[in-house]
Amino acid sequence: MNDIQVFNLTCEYQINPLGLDVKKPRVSWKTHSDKRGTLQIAYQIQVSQTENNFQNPLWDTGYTETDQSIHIEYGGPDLASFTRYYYRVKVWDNHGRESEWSEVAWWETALFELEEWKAKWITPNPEEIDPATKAAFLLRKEFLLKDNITSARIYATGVGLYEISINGERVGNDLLTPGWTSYSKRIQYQTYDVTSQLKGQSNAVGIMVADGWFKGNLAWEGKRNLYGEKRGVLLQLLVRYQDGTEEVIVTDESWKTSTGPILYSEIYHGETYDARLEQGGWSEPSFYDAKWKHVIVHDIPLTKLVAQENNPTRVTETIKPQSVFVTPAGDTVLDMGQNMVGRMRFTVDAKAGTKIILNHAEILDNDGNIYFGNLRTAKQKVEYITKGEGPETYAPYFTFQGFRYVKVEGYPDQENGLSLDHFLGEVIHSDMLPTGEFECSNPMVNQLQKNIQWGQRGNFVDVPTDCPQRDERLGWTGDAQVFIRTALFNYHGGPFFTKWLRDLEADQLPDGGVPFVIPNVIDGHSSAAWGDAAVICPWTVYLSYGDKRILEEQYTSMKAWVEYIRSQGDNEFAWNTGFHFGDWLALDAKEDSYFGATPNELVATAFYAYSTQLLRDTANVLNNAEDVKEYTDLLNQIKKHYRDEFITPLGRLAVSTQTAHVLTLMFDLVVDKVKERVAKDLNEMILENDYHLQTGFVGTPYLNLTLSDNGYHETAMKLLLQESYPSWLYPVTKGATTIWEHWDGLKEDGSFWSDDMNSFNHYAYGAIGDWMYRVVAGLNMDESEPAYKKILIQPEIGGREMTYARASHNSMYGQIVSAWNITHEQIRIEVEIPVNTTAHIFLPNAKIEDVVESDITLKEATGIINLLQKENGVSIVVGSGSYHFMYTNERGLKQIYSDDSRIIDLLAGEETKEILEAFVPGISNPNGVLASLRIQPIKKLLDHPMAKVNREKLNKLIGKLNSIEFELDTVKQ
Ligand code: RAM
Repeated sequence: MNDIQVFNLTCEYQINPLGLDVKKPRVSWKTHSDKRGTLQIAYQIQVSQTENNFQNPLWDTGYTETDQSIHIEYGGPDLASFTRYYYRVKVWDNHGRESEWSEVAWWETALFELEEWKAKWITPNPEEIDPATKAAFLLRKEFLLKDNITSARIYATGVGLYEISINGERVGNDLLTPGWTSYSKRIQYQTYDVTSQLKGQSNAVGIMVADGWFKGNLAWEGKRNLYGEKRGVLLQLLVRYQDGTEEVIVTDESWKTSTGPILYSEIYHGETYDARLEQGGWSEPSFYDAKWKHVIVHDIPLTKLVAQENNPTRVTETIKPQSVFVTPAGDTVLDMGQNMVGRMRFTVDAKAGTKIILNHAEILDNDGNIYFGNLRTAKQKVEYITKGEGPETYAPYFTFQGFRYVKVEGYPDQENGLSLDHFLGEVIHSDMLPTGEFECSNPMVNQLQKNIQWGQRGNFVDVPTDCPQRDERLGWTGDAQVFIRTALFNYHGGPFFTKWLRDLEADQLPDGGVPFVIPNVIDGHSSAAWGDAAVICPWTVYLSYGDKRILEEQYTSMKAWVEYIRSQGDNEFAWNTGFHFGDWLALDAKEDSYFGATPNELVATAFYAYSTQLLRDTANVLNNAEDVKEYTDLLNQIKKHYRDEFITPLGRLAVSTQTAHVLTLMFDLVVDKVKERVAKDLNEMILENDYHLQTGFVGTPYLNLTLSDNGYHETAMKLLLQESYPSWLYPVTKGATTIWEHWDGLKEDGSFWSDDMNSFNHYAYGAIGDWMYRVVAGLNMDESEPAYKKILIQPEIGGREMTYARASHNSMYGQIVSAWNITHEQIRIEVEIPVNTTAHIFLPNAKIEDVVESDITLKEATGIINLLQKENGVSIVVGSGSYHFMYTNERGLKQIYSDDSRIIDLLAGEETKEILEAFVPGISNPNGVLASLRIQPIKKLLDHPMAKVNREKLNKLIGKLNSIEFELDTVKQ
């Protein structure tokens, strides 16, 4: 085996994608090397139409000198539809090595041309079956095939949600197809490889289709039929034979249709399935369909069709219920132990006609009863009626629920206890590749990280939604924008956002305004921080994956949004008109209001500046010099206006909310002394609030970033670790397993915020994850070289209660790890850097001569490109490889416990002092005043790794500790 290998070939982000309609697909790969400091210096790509034969490749780049290893655009002859292209890659590196050819990978094209659609959209004849029926339609067709089939593909879609079967067997495992797009403009079709499901004789294909997002109830005003009145399907089956001939089976007037066991199915409300109405064998040949009804051609333009763009929605995990209990109200309830999104599968053996009802909810109320209030009108109810022929298993087809608890009714003999074995939770979301992990020494923070990831899973069901349970579940632009950077750490979201942003562009208004939700199904558009998703999201995808094409594709939309803002009101450099959500749900809002106290004009103008800046940066990436100039000038003017409007002559921010300060800092709206002042004021506001935040959707995502970036990392850490309300950990103390919409969704007294709008699965505040990855663990990038081509490893080590943190991210180039661990004596930093990237690592408070790297001195270590002693640590540039740095913790405990915040907790009394001395020697300073040590619960103190310093002495004091009353006083230093 060679010591340098190319692996993980992807095309348009995917491994072996089936059914692309991209004319110039882009390929990427990763490289493994057994040597540090490996960079690619050249590649060769070959593309062939025959699998293991590259003798006469269709496209051969030859030896191409470049370090580019991601998004290389196919440059060969035009691609044909319905064709599989095989490709392989080899690379040369800076150590003079040439890799073997990679394993062969492929992509397969779907349809490029409209004329290639031979199928017609069909729908049941409305004179024979009422299009308004809630029952799902079954559509079928029987056909004959010859022997020696070499390949068979189905290209299919539906308006409504569809599922296909061939010869009685389900096709594929994708759910909720064709996904949710702006159906009036774009409808995705899916491609399925059905070669193994067909035979050389009679075959049958069946399609089920339900209302789904297309015509079911959407949004909270009971709306339905938003995209049309009639469901429909379109299917084209292409069969190829060994002799080179082809056959095409399509949807047309010859299909037959009926209704079946699904009597009702709705995204919000659940499903009713009467198994007695199953039509056994309906998607098999020789089924008796004489009584079935006719179909007619449906008038949906084929021009709307696009091949599947994002990862399909699937079951990605199953969860067994943890327990079953009877509530005080007498309900039998399953507890899944996790607020999840998906559906329940269950098995039952009962006599025909037994009705089992499942009602799903997220939470229990104060009395321990299952709580449906926050679902508003969403029913989340699944009903199943048995056919009674032995054990039968069911899970709903065309709906999903957001729940942790399931109320079960009608299950045979349930009064005597339910067997958990008959129930299984199926977790459903867009099947994106997990790419990020964060963990640290604080278990509560680790739970927070889990909650963030679960929040993402539950709300990435084909579109990025705000909530998965109530009658909403909409693609709120603001939420997507605040969370995207965290999202892209956790999961590979390239295809997911590519698709959603195309819908954003499709639904953008002619004047550049951006609807509140995408796909747009409600009234209202263009709120600051919501509409900015048009700019922030493509930019973030570009940063994370180096995807320039998304910038090219979205550029018009991005620019239209900035120009939209510019045209509002009579001051080109401000945005002081229109409706805005502002700092949505901030705690400085007036009683019972959702709107935070930060003035709209400030939020809107700040985001205007930010979007203009990102547009300028995008123009720069796209080499559009004219726009770079245009938007640099505009940006300067907006900033100037902002300062004139909001900064006092003496350099103070005139709006005294946390969020105003956060935005001012985050978007670089002030510099130098004013910036210092704004940061200091922000820090003081937090201190005055005893380390509690007040921010809403707009300020929260950036709060800790701005504190850490401006010298107040300690405060940011305290905010993270704050357990009392309001804080990120408060919900964790209340047992949360997902992120909540409100800081006080569940109040301290156990009551709920309100029924009105109270999601317990809402990712917006999970945007803190970005800071945890980038700052706490220190896994960051130099944005001038996106996709982590130039990695920054700059962990902020320590904080009162954190002794280690570790983040990993599987980037386009490969796995990146940044981990640190601190003890009284030592600091260890572990780093993993993928081939073809470099990293700038900062070892805080280190001295070059003191650092060892994998047991040798820094100066002798390999892979190090540059080494620099700085005042506050060592700065190192390395190439790829794994590195283990270790050095003395010079500052030791004093550093960890010294407190440069203003309030010092004085622990008075000799006894206390003695205990603390035992715990932290030298903690008393020469003046006899104790340095700050916030009193922690005693147990925590003893569990603390630092406690080993003088455990023996400490142990002797344990008895005393329990009886001591700490006297707290506050002194100024
Ligand atoms: C509610 C949700 C959503 C938010 C909008 C403005 O529907 O909180 O997340 O974006 O309001």
